[in-house]
Amino acid sequence: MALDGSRVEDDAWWKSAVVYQIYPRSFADTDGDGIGDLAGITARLDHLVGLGVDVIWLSPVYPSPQDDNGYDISDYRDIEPMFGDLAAFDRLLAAVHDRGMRLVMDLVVNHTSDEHAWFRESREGPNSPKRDWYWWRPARKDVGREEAATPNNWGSFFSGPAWEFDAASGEYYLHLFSPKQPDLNWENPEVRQAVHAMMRWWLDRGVDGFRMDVINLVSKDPDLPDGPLLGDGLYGDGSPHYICGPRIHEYLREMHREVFAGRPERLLTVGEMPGVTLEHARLFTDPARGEVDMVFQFEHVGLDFGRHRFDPRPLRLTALKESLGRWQAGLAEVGWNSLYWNNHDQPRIVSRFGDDGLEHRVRSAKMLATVLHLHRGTPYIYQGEELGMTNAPFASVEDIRDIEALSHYAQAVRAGEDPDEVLRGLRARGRDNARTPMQWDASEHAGFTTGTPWLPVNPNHTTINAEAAVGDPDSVYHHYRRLIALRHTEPAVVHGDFAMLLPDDERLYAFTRRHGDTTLLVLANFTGEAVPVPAGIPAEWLDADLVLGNVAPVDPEVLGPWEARIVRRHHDHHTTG
Ligand code: TEU
Repeated sequence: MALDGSRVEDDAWWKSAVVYQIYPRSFADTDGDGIGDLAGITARLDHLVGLGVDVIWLSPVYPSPQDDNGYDISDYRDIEPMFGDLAAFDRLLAAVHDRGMRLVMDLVVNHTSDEHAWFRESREGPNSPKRDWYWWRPARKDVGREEAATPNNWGSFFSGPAWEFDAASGEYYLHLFSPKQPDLNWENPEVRQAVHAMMRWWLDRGVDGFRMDVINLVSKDPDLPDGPLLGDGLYGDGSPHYICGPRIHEYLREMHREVFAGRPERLLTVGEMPGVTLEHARLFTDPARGEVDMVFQFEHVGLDFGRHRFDPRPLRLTALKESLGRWQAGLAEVGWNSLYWNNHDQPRIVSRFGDDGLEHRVRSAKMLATVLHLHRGTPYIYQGEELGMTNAPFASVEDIRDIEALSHYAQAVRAGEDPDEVLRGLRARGRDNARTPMQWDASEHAGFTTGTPWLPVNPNHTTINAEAAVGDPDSVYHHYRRLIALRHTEPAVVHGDFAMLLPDDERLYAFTRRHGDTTLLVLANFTGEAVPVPAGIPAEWLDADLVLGNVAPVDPEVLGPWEARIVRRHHDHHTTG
Protein backbone atom coordinates (compact mmCIF):
# COMPACT_ATOMS: atom_id res chain seq x y z
CA MET A 1 0.00 0.00 0.00
CA ALA A 2 2.24 2.82 -1.20
CA LEU A 3 0.85 6.30 -1.03
CA ASP A 4 3.82 8.16 -2.40
CA GLY A 5 3.29 6.87 -5.91
CA SER A 6 6.09 4.30 -5.70
CA ARG A 7 5.35 0.77 -6.91
CA VAL A 8 4.63 -1.42 -3.96
CA GLU A 9 7.09 -4.26 -3.39
CA ASP A 10 6.03 -7.18 -5.55
CA ASP A 11 5.97 -9.50 -2.57
CA ALA A 12 3.13 -8.01 -0.54
CA TRP A 13 2.54 -10.74 2.03
CA TRP A 14 -1.08 -11.29 1.06
CA LYS A 15 -0.07 -12.43 -2.42
CA SER A 16 1.07 -15.74 -1.00
CA ALA A 17 -1.65 -15.90 1.65
CA VAL A 18 -4.85 -17.94 1.78
CA VAL A 19 -7.86 -16.56 3.62
CA TYR A 20 -10.50 -18.65 5.41
CA GLN A 21 -13.93 -17.12 5.93
CA ILE A 22 -15.84 -17.94 9.10
CA TYR A 23 -19.57 -17.35 9.35
CA PRO A 24 -19.68 -17.24 13.15
CA ARG A 25 -23.36 -18.09 13.47
CA SER A 26 -22.77 -21.46 11.82
CA PHE A 27 -19.22 -22.40 12.84
CA ALA A 28 -19.15 -23.76 16.40
CA ASP A 29 -21.45 -23.30 19.38
CA THR A 30 -20.12 -23.67 22.92
CA ASP A 31 -23.09 -22.54 25.02
CA GLY A 32 -25.80 -24.72 23.56
CA ASP A 33 -28.04 -21.96 22.22
CA GLY A 34 -27.81 -23.41 18.71
CA ILE A 35 -25.86 -20.42 17.38
CA GLY A 36 -22.10 -20.39 16.93
CA ASP A 37 -19.98 -18.11 19.10
CA LEU A 38 -16.49 -16.63 19.49
CA ALA A 39 -15.46 -19.21 22.08
CA GLY A 40 -16.39 -21.88 19.53
CA ILE A 41 -14.08 -20.33 16.95
CA THR A 42 -11.25 -20.12 19.48
CA ALA A 43 -11.76 -23.78 20.37
CA ARG A 44 -11.59 -24.85 16.72
CA LEU A 45 -8.58 -22.82 15.55
CA ASP A 46 -6.39 -25.87 15.23
CA HIS A 47 -8.57 -27.06 12.34
CA LEU A 48 -7.36 -23.97 10.48
CA VAL A 49 -3.76 -24.41 11.57
CA GLY A 50 -3.88 -27.94 10.16
CA LEU A 51 -5.22 -26.63 6.88
CA GLY A 52 -2.44 -24.04 6.73
CA VAL A 53 -4.44 -20.87 6.13
CA ASP A 54 -2.85 -17.51 6.87
CA VAL A 55 -5.80 -15.23 7.52
CA ILE A 56 -9.26 -15.56 9.02
CA TRP A 57 -12.09 -13.28 7.89
CA LEU A 58 -14.94 -13.12 10.37
CA SER A 59 -18.40 -12.28 9.10
CA PRO A 60 -19.98 -9.64 11.38
CA VAL A 61 -19.95 -10.28 15.12
CA TYR A 62 -21.16 -6.84 16.24
CA PRO A 63 -24.40 -6.23 18.14
CA SER A 64 -27.25 -6.63 15.69
CA PRO A 65 -30.98 -7.35 15.57
CA GLN A 66 -29.92 -10.10 13.09
CA ASP A 67 -32.41 -9.09 10.43
CA ASP A 68 -29.69 -9.97 7.87
CA ASN A 69 -27.62 -12.19 10.20
CA GLY A 70 -25.39 -9.43 11.47
CA TYR A 71 -25.05 -7.37 8.27
CA ASP A 72 -27.38 -4.97 10.09
CA ILE A 73 -25.18 -3.53 12.84
CA SER A 74 -26.57 -1.59 15.79
CA ASP A 75 -23.22 -0.86 17.49
CA TYR A 76 -19.87 -0.83 15.70
CA ARG A 77 -17.76 -0.97 18.85
CA ASP A 78 -19.00 -4.02 20.69
CA ILE A 79 -19.74 -7.72 20.28
CA GLU A 80 -23.17 -9.27 19.84
CA PRO A 81 -23.98 -10.95 23.18
CA MET A 82 -25.00 -14.23 21.59
CA PHE A 83 -21.47 -14.42 20.11
CA GLY A 84 -19.67 -13.35 23.32
CA ASP A 85 -18.18 -10.05 24.43
CA LEU A 86 -15.10 -7.93 23.85
CA ALA A 87 -13.07 -10.03 26.28
CA ALA A 88 -13.95 -13.18 24.30
CA PHE A 89 -13.01 -11.31 21.15
CA ASP A 90 -9.62 -10.32 22.57
CA ARG A 91 -9.01 -13.94 23.56
CA LEU A 92 -9.83 -15.09 20.05
CA LEU A 93 -7.59 -12.45 18.49
CA ALA A 94 -4.68 -13.39 20.77
CA ALA A 95 -5.17 -17.09 20.01
CA VAL A 96 -5.18 -16.36 16.27
CA HIS A 97 -1.99 -14.31 16.56
CA ASP A 98 -0.34 -16.94 18.77
CA ARG A 99 -0.80 -19.40 15.94
CA GLY A 100 0.80 -17.07 13.42
CA MET A 101 -2.46 -16.21 11.65
CA ARG A 102 -4.18 -12.85 11.16
CA LEU A 103 -7.76 -11.77 11.71
CA VAL A 104 -9.76 -9.57 9.37
CA MET A 105 -13.10 -8.08 10.41
CA ASP A 106 -16.17 -7.51 8.29
CA LEU A 107 -16.84 -3.81 7.87
CA VAL A 108 -20.47 -3.01 7.04
CA VAL A 109 -20.73 0.72 6.50
CA ASN A 110 -22.94 1.18 3.47
CA HIS A 111 -25.78 0.89 5.97
CA THR A 112 -26.40 0.45 9.67
CA SER A 113 -29.23 -1.27 11.47
CA ASP A 114 -32.33 0.88 11.94
CA GLU A 115 -31.68 0.19 15.64
CA HIS A 116 -28.26 1.87 15.58
CA ALA A 117 -28.16 5.01 17.78
CA TRP A 118 -27.24 7.08 14.70
CA PHE A 119 -30.40 6.08 12.89
CA ARG A 120 -32.63 6.38 15.95
CA GLU A 121 -31.43 9.95 16.30
CA SER A 122 -31.76 10.60 12.58
CA ARG A 123 -35.33 9.37 12.70
CA GLU A 124 -36.29 11.90 15.37
CA GLY A 125 -37.20 14.38 12.67
CA PRO A 126 -36.04 16.77 9.96
CA ASN A 127 -34.22 18.91 12.52
CA SER A 128 -32.21 16.08 14.06
CA PRO A 129 -28.47 16.80 13.87
CA LYS A 130 -28.12 13.30 12.42
CA ARG A 131 -30.95 13.67 9.88
CA ASP A 132 -28.47 14.07 7.05
CA TRP A 133 -26.46 10.98 8.09
CA TYR A 134 -28.99 8.92 6.11
CA TRP A 135 -30.90 9.46 2.85
CA TRP A 136 -34.22 11.06 3.78
CA ARG A 137 -36.46 12.35 1.01
CA PRO A 138 -40.04 13.64 0.85
CA ALA A 139 -42.74 11.76 -1.05
CA ARG A 140 -43.11 12.61 -4.72
CA LYS A 141 -45.81 15.16 -5.21
CA ASP A 142 -46.46 14.59 -8.88
CA VAL A 143 -48.00 11.13 -8.58
CA GLY A 144 -51.53 10.22 -7.70
CA ARG A 145 -51.14 6.70 -6.37
CA GLU A 146 -49.60 6.40 -2.95
CA GLU A 147 -47.54 3.32 -3.79
CA ALA A 148 -45.80 5.32 -6.53
CA ALA A 149 -44.91 8.18 -4.21
CA THR A 150 -41.48 6.81 -3.22
CA PRO A 151 -38.78 9.43 -3.92
CA ASN A 152 -37.51 7.35 -6.86
CA ASN A 153 -38.30 4.02 -8.48
CA TRP A 154 -35.38 1.96 -7.16
CA GLY A 155 -35.99 -1.60 -6.02
CA SER A 156 -34.12 -3.15 -3.10
CA PHE A 157 -31.72 -6.12 -3.37
CA PHE A 158 -34.11 -7.94 -1.07
CA SER A 159 -37.24 -7.41 -3.23
CA GLY A 160 -39.73 -4.56 -2.80
CA PRO A 161 -38.94 -0.84 -2.98
CA ALA A 162 -35.65 0.66 -1.76
CA TRP A 163 -37.61 3.19 0.31
CA GLU A 164 -39.42 2.93 3.64
CA PHE A 165 -42.01 5.47 4.70
CA ASP A 166 -41.65 7.11 8.12
CA ALA A 167 -45.10 8.19 9.21
CA ALA A 168 -43.87 10.55 11.95
CA SER A 169 -42.01 12.86 9.56
CA GLY A 170 -43.89 11.99 6.37
CA GLU A 171 -40.56 11.23 4.65
CA TYR A 172 -38.95 8.14 3.22
CA TYR A 173 -35.49 6.72 3.92
CA LEU A 174 -33.35 4.79 1.46
CA HIS A 175 -32.43 1.15 2.07
CA LEU A 176 -30.74 -0.75 -0.75
CA PHE A 177 -31.11 -3.91 1.36
CA SER A 178 -33.79 -4.57 4.01
CA PRO A 179 -35.89 -1.79 5.59
CA LYS A 180 -33.90 -2.55 8.73
CA GLN A 181 -30.68 -1.58 6.88
CA PRO A 182 -30.93 2.18 6.17
CA ASP A 183 -28.14 3.48 3.89
CA LEU A 184 -25.65 5.92 5.38
CA ASN A 185 -25.13 9.19 3.54
CA TRP A 186 -21.42 9.28 2.77
CA GLU A 187 -21.77 12.77 1.25
CA ASN A 188 -21.79 13.96 4.85
CA PRO A 189 -18.16 14.23 6.07
CA GLU A 190 -19.23 13.51 9.67
CA VAL A 191 -20.37 10.06 8.57
CA ARG A 192 -17.04 9.30 6.96
CA GLN A 193 -15.13 10.58 10.00
CA ALA A 194 -17.21 8.41 12.33
CA VAL A 195 -16.51 5.36 10.16
CA HIS A 196 -12.77 6.10 10.05
CA ALA A 197 -12.60 6.56 13.82
CA MET A 198 -14.37 3.24 14.35
CA MET A 199 -11.96 1.48 11.97
CA ARG A 200 -8.93 2.93 13.79
CA TRP A 201 -10.43 1.70 17.06
CA TRP A 202 -10.47 -1.91 15.79
CA LEU A 203 -6.99 -1.65 14.29
CA ASP A 204 -5.69 -0.28 17.59
CA ARG A 205 -7.27 -3.30 19.25
CA GLY A 206 -5.08 -5.47 17.03
CA VAL A 207 -7.20 -6.62 14.11
CA ASP A 208 -5.38 -7.08 10.83
CA GLY A 209 -7.69 -5.47 8.32
CA PHE A 210 -11.18 -5.42 6.89
CA ARG A 211 -13.41 -7.11 4.35
CA MET A 212 -15.56 -4.16 3.31
CA ASP A 213 -19.18 -5.07 2.66
CA VAL A 214 -20.67 -3.63 -0.58
CA ILE A 215 -18.13 -0.82 -0.28
CA ASN A 216 -18.55 0.21 -3.93
CA LEU A 217 -22.15 1.25 -3.18
CA VAL A 218 -21.34 4.00 -0.69
CA SER A 219 -21.14 6.84 -3.22
CA LYS A 220 -24.56 7.62 -4.64
CA ASP A 221 -25.52 10.25 -7.17
CA PRO A 222 -27.07 12.72 -4.69
CA ASP A 223 -29.91 13.47 -7.14
CA LEU A 224 -30.99 9.84 -6.75
CA PRO A 225 -32.44 9.68 -10.28
CA ASP A 226 -34.92 7.01 -11.41
CA GLY A 227 -33.45 3.98 -13.14
CA PRO A 228 -34.65 2.05 -16.19
CA LEU A 229 -37.58 -0.24 -15.35
CA LEU A 230 -36.57 -3.83 -14.58
CA GLY A 231 -38.11 -6.92 -16.19
CA ASP A 232 -40.98 -7.27 -13.75
CA GLY A 233 -41.96 -3.65 -14.40
CA LEU A 234 -42.31 -2.97 -10.67
CA TYR A 235 -39.07 -1.17 -9.93
CA GLY A 236 -36.27 0.66 -11.64
CA ASP A 237 -32.62 -0.36 -11.66
CA GLY A 238 -30.86 2.27 -9.58
CA SER A 239 -27.46 0.61 -9.88
CA PRO A 240 -26.01 3.05 -12.45
CA HIS A 241 -26.48 5.71 -9.76
CA TYR A 242 -24.86 3.85 -6.87
CA ILE A 243 -22.48 1.17 -8.21
CA CYS A 244 -19.04 2.80 -8.21
CA GLY A 245 -20.71 6.19 -7.89
CA PRO A 246 -19.12 9.58 -8.58
CA ARG A 247 -17.01 9.86 -5.40
CA ILE A 248 -16.17 6.21 -4.75
CA HIS A 249 -12.44 6.43 -5.48
CA GLU A 250 -12.16 9.66 -3.53
CA TYR A 251 -13.83 8.02 -0.52
CA LEU A 252 -11.57 4.97 -0.58
CA ARG A 253 -8.42 7.07 -0.95
CA GLU A 254 -9.56 9.23 1.93
CA MET A 255 -10.24 6.13 4.04
CA HIS A 256 -6.81 4.80 3.20
CA ARG A 257 -5.18 8.07 4.25
CA GLU A 258 -7.20 8.43 7.44
CA VAL A 259 -7.12 4.82 8.58
CA PHE A 260 -4.37 2.72 7.01
CA ALA A 261 -1.52 5.04 6.04
CA GLY A 262 1.53 4.66 8.24
CA ARG A 263 0.28 1.43 9.82
CA PRO A 264 2.37 -1.74 9.57
CA GLU A 265 2.27 -3.71 6.33
CA ARG A 266 0.56 -6.63 8.05
CA LEU A 267 -2.89 -5.31 7.14
CA LEU A 268 -5.23 -6.67 4.48
CA THR A 269 -8.10 -4.80 2.85
CA VAL A 270 -10.58 -6.36 0.46
CA GLY A 271 -13.58 -4.52 -0.91
CA GLU A 272 -16.70 -6.51 -1.70
CA MET A 273 -17.97 -4.92 -4.91
CA PRO A 274 -21.06 -6.24 -6.67
CA GLY A 275 -21.20 -4.98 -10.25
CA VAL A 276 -17.61 -3.72 -10.25
CA THR A 277 -16.04 -3.62 -13.71
CA LEU A 278 -12.48 -4.62 -14.48
CA GLU A 279 -11.68 -1.01 -15.33
CA HIS A 280 -12.75 0.18 -11.88
CA ALA A 281 -11.08 -2.82 -10.20
CA ARG A 282 -7.74 -1.77 -11.70
CA LEU A 283 -8.12 1.64 -10.13
CA PHE A 284 -9.26 0.24 -6.78
CA THR A 285 -6.33 -2.17 -6.54
CA ASP A 286 -3.51 -0.17 -8.10
CA PRO A 287 -1.15 0.04 -5.08
CA ALA A 288 0.09 3.43 -6.18
CA ARG A 289 -3.39 4.89 -5.68
CA GLY A 290 -3.79 3.73 -2.06
CA GLU A 291 -7.39 2.41 -2.10
CA VAL A 292 -7.72 -1.32 -1.28
CA ASP A 293 -5.50 -4.37 -1.73
CA MET A 294 -8.03 -6.40 -3.70
CA VAL A 295 -11.73 -6.58 -4.52
CA PHE A 296 -14.36 -9.31 -4.66
CA GLN A 297 -15.94 -9.13 -8.09
CA PHE A 298 -19.08 -11.06 -9.05
CA GLU A 299 -18.87 -11.81 -12.77
CA HIS A 300 -17.93 -15.48 -12.47
CA VAL A 301 -20.74 -16.19 -10.00
CA GLY A 302 -23.25 -14.42 -12.23
CA LEU A 303 -22.93 -16.60 -15.33
CA ASP A 304 -25.35 -19.38 -14.53
CA PHE A 305 -28.68 -17.70 -14.07
CA GLY A 306 -31.37 -16.06 -16.16
CA ARG A 307 -33.76 -13.29 -15.08
CA HIS A 308 -32.41 -13.13 -11.53
CA ARG A 309 -30.15 -15.10 -9.22
CA PHE A 310 -32.85 -17.62 -8.29
CA ASP A 311 -33.41 -18.59 -11.93
CA PRO A 312 -30.66 -21.18 -12.45
CA ARG A 313 -29.23 -21.99 -15.88
CA PRO A 314 -26.43 -24.41 -16.72
CA LEU A 315 -22.92 -22.96 -16.72
CA ARG A 316 -21.12 -22.73 -20.03
CA LEU A 317 -17.48 -23.46 -19.26
CA THR A 318 -16.32 -21.19 -22.08
CA ALA A 319 -18.10 -18.28 -20.42
CA LEU A 320 -16.39 -19.02 -17.10
CA LYS A 321 -13.00 -19.13 -18.81
CA GLU A 322 -13.67 -15.96 -20.76
CA SER A 323 -14.57 -14.13 -17.57
CA LEU A 324 -11.86 -15.38 -15.22
CA GLY A 325 -9.28 -15.17 -18.02
CA ARG A 326 -10.15 -11.53 -18.70
CA TRP A 327 -9.76 -10.69 -15.00
CA GLN A 328 -6.43 -12.51 -14.89
CA ALA A 329 -5.18 -10.52 -17.86
CA GLY A 330 -6.69 -7.25 -16.71
CA LEU A 331 -5.03 -7.31 -13.30
CA ALA A 332 -1.74 -8.80 -14.48
CA GLU A 333 0.29 -5.60 -14.65
CA VAL A 334 -1.51 -3.49 -12.07
CA GLY A 335 -3.65 -4.60 -9.16
CA TRP A 336 -4.47 -8.01 -7.78
CA ASN A 337 -7.32 -10.54 -7.90
CA SER A 338 -9.16 -12.21 -5.10
CA LEU A 339 -10.24 -15.76 -5.93
CA TYR A 340 -13.37 -17.40 -4.60
CA TRP A 341 -16.05 -19.94 -5.42
CA ASN A 342 -17.94 -19.67 -2.17
CA ASN A 343 -18.95 -17.32 0.59
CA HIS A 344 -21.96 -16.97 2.87
CA ASP A 345 -24.07 -15.59 -0.01
CA GLN A 346 -23.36 -18.29 -2.62
CA PRO A 347 -24.58 -21.88 -3.00
CA ARG A 348 -21.98 -24.59 -2.40
CA ILE A 349 -19.57 -24.87 -5.33
CA VAL A 350 -19.50 -28.67 -5.52
CA SER A 351 -23.28 -28.65 -5.95
CA ARG A 352 -23.09 -25.78 -8.43
CA PHE A 353 -20.15 -26.32 -10.83
CA GLY A 354 -19.23 -29.86 -9.73
CA ASP A 355 -21.13 -33.05 -8.94
CA ASP A 356 -22.25 -33.58 -5.36
CA GLY A 357 -23.36 -37.18 -5.90
CA LEU A 358 -21.74 -40.14 -4.14
CA GLU A 359 -19.43 -41.09 -6.97
CA HIS A 360 -17.89 -37.76 -7.95
CA ARG A 361 -18.27 -35.38 -5.02
CA VAL A 362 -14.74 -35.73 -3.69
CA ARG A 363 -13.12 -35.65 -7.09
CA SER A 364 -15.08 -32.72 -8.44
CA ALA A 365 -14.59 -30.69 -5.25
CA LYS A 366 -10.84 -31.24 -5.55
CA MET A 367 -10.90 -30.34 -9.24
CA LEU A 368 -12.66 -27.06 -8.52
CA ALA A 369 -10.21 -26.26 -5.72
CA THR A 370 -7.26 -26.99 -8.00
CA VAL A 371 -8.49 -24.68 -10.73
CA LEU A 372 -9.26 -21.81 -8.38
CA HIS A 373 -6.12 -22.01 -6.25
CA LEU A 374 -3.82 -22.10 -9.26
CA HIS A 375 -5.08 -18.80 -10.61
CA ARG A 376 -3.09 -15.67 -9.83
CA GLY A 377 -4.63 -13.92 -6.84
CA THR A 378 -5.43 -14.50 -3.19
CA PRO A 379 -7.73 -17.50 -2.64
CA TYR A 380 -10.58 -17.41 -0.13
CA ILE A 381 -12.00 -20.61 1.35
CA TYR A 382 -15.46 -20.49 2.89
CA GLN A 383 -16.01 -22.71 5.94
CA GLY A 384 -16.89 -26.26 4.94
CA GLU A 385 -15.67 -25.79 1.36
CA GLU A 386 -12.52 -27.64 2.45
CA LEU A 387 -14.76 -30.61 3.34
CA GLY A 388 -16.64 -30.53 0.06
CA MET A 389 -19.84 -29.56 1.90
CA THR A 390 -22.91 -29.54 -0.36
CA ASN A 391 -26.14 -27.60 -0.78
CA ALA A 392 -28.88 -28.43 1.70
CA PRO A 393 -32.02 -30.48 0.92
CA PHE A 394 -34.56 -27.81 1.97
CA ALA A 395 -37.91 -29.60 1.90
CA SER A 396 -40.10 -26.51 2.01
CA VAL A 397 -39.91 -22.78 2.40
CA GLU A 398 -40.37 -23.28 6.16
CA ASP A 399 -36.81 -24.64 6.27
CA ILE A 400 -35.40 -21.38 4.91
CA ARG A 401 -34.31 -18.51 7.18
CA ASP A 402 -32.54 -16.07 4.86
CA ILE A 403 -34.24 -12.71 4.39
CA GLU A 404 -33.21 -12.47 0.75
CA ALA A 405 -34.74 -15.86 -0.10
CA LEU A 406 -37.89 -15.32 1.94
CA SER A 407 -38.59 -11.89 0.47
CA HIS A 408 -37.99 -13.20 -3.03
CA TYR A 409 -40.36 -16.11 -2.39
CA ALA A 410 -43.10 -13.83 -1.07
CA GLN A 411 -42.79 -11.40 -3.98
CA ALA A 412 -42.64 -14.12 -6.67
CA VAL A 413 -45.59 -16.05 -5.29
CA ARG A 414 -47.59 -12.83 -4.96
CA ALA A 415 -46.80 -12.13 -8.61
CA GLY A 416 -48.35 -15.46 -9.55
CA GLU A 417 -45.27 -17.69 -9.98
CA ASP A 418 -45.56 -21.39 -9.17
CA PRO A 419 -44.39 -21.82 -5.54
CA ASP A 420 -42.68 -25.13 -6.33
CA GLU A 421 -40.72 -23.51 -9.14
CA VAL A 422 -39.69 -20.65 -6.88
CA LEU A 423 -38.61 -23.10 -4.19
CA ARG A 424 -36.57 -25.01 -6.77
CA GLY A 425 -34.66 -21.80 -7.50
CA LEU A 426 -34.04 -21.14 -3.82
CA ARG A 427 -32.87 -24.69 -3.30
CA ALA A 428 -30.31 -24.33 -6.07
CA ARG A 429 -29.17 -20.83 -5.32
CA GLY A 430 -30.33 -19.65 -1.89
CA ARG A 431 -27.81 -18.31 0.60
CA ASP A 432 -28.88 -20.72 3.36
CA ASN A 433 -27.09 -23.46 1.40
CA ALA A 434 -23.86 -21.92 2.64
CA ARG A 435 -25.16 -21.28 6.12
CA THR A 436 -26.04 -24.75 7.40
CA PRO A 437 -23.81 -25.54 10.38
CA MET A 438 -20.21 -26.57 9.92
CA GLN A 439 -19.95 -30.36 9.90
CA TRP A 440 -17.40 -31.30 12.53
CA ASP A 441 -18.27 -34.95 13.09
CA ALA A 442 -20.90 -37.65 12.55
CA SER A 443 -22.71 -37.11 15.85
CA GLU A 444 -26.12 -35.53 16.22
CA HIS A 445 -26.02 -31.91 14.93
CA ALA A 446 -22.57 -32.64 13.50
CA GLY A 447 -20.73 -31.59 16.67
CA PHE A 448 -21.81 -28.01 15.95
CA THR A 449 -24.02 -27.63 19.01
CA THR A 450 -25.47 -29.59 21.91
CA GLY A 451 -28.68 -27.59 21.51
CA THR A 452 -30.99 -27.14 18.54
CA PRO A 453 -29.14 -25.56 15.61
CA TRP A 454 -30.65 -22.33 14.29
CA LEU A 455 -30.62 -23.92 10.82
CA PRO A 456 -30.68 -27.73 10.61
CA VAL A 457 -27.40 -29.47 9.86
CA ASN A 458 -27.18 -31.17 6.50
CA PRO A 459 -28.10 -34.87 7.00
CA ASN A 460 -25.01 -35.83 5.00
CA HIS A 461 -22.82 -34.82 7.97
CA THR A 462 -22.70 -38.50 8.92
CA THR A 463 -20.23 -38.99 6.06
CA ILE A 464 -19.10 -35.44 5.19
CA ASN A 465 -17.41 -34.04 8.28
CA ALA A 466 -14.09 -32.64 9.48
CA GLU A 467 -13.20 -35.59 11.68
CA ALA A 468 -13.56 -38.07 8.83
CA ALA A 469 -11.81 -35.75 6.37
CA VAL A 470 -8.79 -35.11 8.56
CA GLY A 471 -8.40 -38.86 9.10
CA ASP A 472 -8.53 -39.68 5.37
CA PRO A 473 -5.41 -38.73 3.38
CA ASP A 474 -7.48 -38.75 0.17
CA SER A 475 -10.10 -36.31 1.44
CA VAL A 476 -11.05 -32.94 -0.01
CA TYR A 477 -9.54 -31.40 3.14
CA HIS A 478 -6.07 -32.81 2.48
CA HIS A 479 -6.26 -31.66 -1.12
CA TYR A 480 -6.95 -28.10 0.04
CA ARG A 481 -4.09 -28.46 2.53
CA ARG A 482 -1.75 -29.51 -0.29
CA LEU A 483 -2.88 -26.63 -2.52
CA ILE A 484 -2.20 -24.15 0.28
CA ALA A 485 1.21 -25.70 0.93
CA LEU A 486 1.98 -25.46 -2.79
CA ARG A 487 1.17 -21.75 -2.80
CA HIS A 488 3.51 -21.30 0.15
CA THR A 489 6.41 -23.09 -1.52
CA GLU A 490 6.08 -22.66 -5.30
CA PRO A 491 6.63 -19.04 -6.42
CA ALA A 492 5.02 -19.77 -9.81
CA VAL A 493 1.67 -20.20 -8.02
CA VAL A 494 1.97 -16.75 -6.49
CA HIS A 495 3.71 -14.73 -9.15
CA GLY A 496 3.58 -16.72 -12.40
CA ASP A 497 2.16 -15.13 -15.52
CA PHE A 498 -1.23 -16.58 -16.39
CA ALA A 499 -2.09 -17.84 -19.88
CA MET A 500 -5.46 -19.42 -20.70
CA LEU A 501 -5.40 -22.39 -23.10
CA LEU A 502 -8.30 -24.03 -24.99
CA PRO A 503 -10.65 -21.04 -24.59
CA ASP A 504 -13.28 -22.66 -26.85
CA ASP A 505 -13.39 -26.04 -25.14
CA GLU A 506 -16.64 -26.66 -23.23
CA ARG A 507 -15.22 -29.55 -21.20
CA LEU A 508 -11.65 -28.78 -20.21
CA TYR A 509 -10.21 -25.86 -18.26
CA ALA A 510 -6.51 -25.43 -19.02
CA PHE A 511 -3.93 -22.75 -18.28
CA THR A 512 -0.27 -22.19 -17.57
CA ARG A 513 1.55 -20.17 -14.93
CA ARG A 514 5.07 -19.16 -15.87
CA HIS A 515 7.65 -17.75 -13.48
CA GLY A 516 11.39 -17.62 -14.14
CA ASP A 517 12.38 -21.00 -15.51
CA THR A 518 9.32 -22.79 -14.14
CA THR A 519 6.01 -23.33 -15.91
CA LEU A 520 3.01 -25.04 -14.36
CA LEU A 521 0.21 -26.43 -16.47
CA VAL A 522 -3.23 -26.98 -14.97
CA LEU A 523 -5.57 -29.34 -16.81
CA ALA A 524 -9.06 -29.93 -15.45
CA ASN A 525 -12.06 -31.85 -16.68
CA PHE A 526 -15.37 -30.15 -15.85
CA THR A 527 -17.42 -33.19 -16.88
CA GLY A 528 -18.20 -36.67 -15.60
CA GLU A 529 -16.89 -38.27 -18.82
CA ALA A 530 -13.33 -39.15 -19.80
CA VAL A 531 -11.90 -36.54 -22.21
CA PRO A 532 -8.78 -37.03 -24.37
CA VAL A 533 -6.17 -34.31 -23.95
CA PRO A 534 -6.61 -32.26 -27.14
CA ALA A 535 -3.92 -31.28 -29.60
CA GLY A 536 -3.97 -27.73 -28.24
CA ILE A 537 -1.87 -29.02 -25.33
CA PRO A 538 1.71 -29.44 -26.58
CA ALA A 539 2.89 -33.06 -26.43
CA GLU A 540 5.89 -32.30 -24.22
CA TRP A 541 3.47 -31.71 -21.36
CA LEU A 542 2.22 -35.29 -21.38
CA ASP A 543 5.26 -36.64 -19.54
CA ALA A 544 5.92 -33.58 -17.35
CA ASP A 545 6.27 -33.99 -13.58
CA LEU A 546 2.97 -34.34 -11.73
CA VAL A 547 2.90 -31.80 -8.91
CA LEU A 548 -0.58 -32.55 -7.64
CA GLY A 549 -3.62 -34.35 -8.98
CA ASN A 550 -6.97 -35.50 -7.68
CA VAL A 551 -6.75 -39.10 -8.88
CA ALA A 552 -3.93 -41.50 -9.60
CA PRO A 553 -3.26 -40.80 -13.31
CA VAL A 554 -4.29 -43.70 -15.47
CA ASP A 555 -3.52 -42.48 -18.97
CA PRO A 556 -1.49 -39.29 -19.56
CA GLU A 557 -3.43 -38.66 -22.75
CA VAL A 558 -6.89 -38.88 -21.21
CA LEU A 559 -8.41 -36.92 -18.37
CA GLY A 560 -10.74 -39.08 -16.31
CA PRO A 561 -14.12 -37.77 -15.07
CA TRP A 562 -13.54 -34.55 -13.08
CA GLU A 563 -9.81 -35.18 -13.15
CA ALA A 564 -7.44 -32.28 -12.46
CA ARG A 565 -3.66 -32.25 -12.80
CA ILE A 566 -0.97 -29.75 -12.05
CA VAL A 567 2.24 -30.56 -13.91
CA ARG A 568 5.56 -28.72 -13.95
CA ARG A 569 8.40 -28.19 -16.42
CA HIS A 570 11.68 -26.36 -16.02
CA HIS A 571 13.07 -24.52 -18.99
CA ASP A 572 16.64 -24.87 -19.98
CA HIS A 573 18.45 -21.59 -19.28
CA HIS A 574 21.07 -22.35 -21.88
CA THR A 575 18.68 -22.65 -24.76
CA THR A 576 18.66 -19.55 -26.89
CA GLY A 577 16.02 -18.37 -29.26
O1 TEU B 1 -23.70 -8.85 -0.06
C1 TEU B 1 -23.87 -8.03 -1.14
C2 TEU B 1 -24.39 -8.62 -2.41
O2 TEU B 1 -24.41 -7.94 -3.38
C3 TEU B 1 -24.92 -9.97 -2.58
O3 TEU B 1 -24.14 -11.00 -2.84
C4 TEU B 1 -26.09 -10.13 -1.68
O4 TEU B 1 -25.90 -11.21 -0.86
C5 TEU B 1 -27.36 -10.34 -2.41
O5 TEU B 1 -27.58 -11.68 -2.41
C6 TEU B 1 -27.46 -9.80 -3.78
O6 TEU B 1 -28.65 -10.23 -4.35
C7 TEU B 1 -23.28 -8.30 1.15
C8 TEU B 1 -23.20 -9.39 2.20
O7 TEU B 1 -22.22 -10.32 1.83
C9 TEU B 1 -24.56 -9.99 2.38
O8 TEU B 1 -24.55 -11.08 3.24
C10 TEU B 1 -25.46 -8.91 2.90
O9 TEU B 1 -26.78 -9.38 2.95
C11 TEU B 1 -25.44 -7.66 2.03
O10 TEU B 1 -24.13 -7.28 1.62
C12 TEU B 1 -25.97 -6.49 2.81
O11 TEU B 1 -25.09 -6.15 3.86
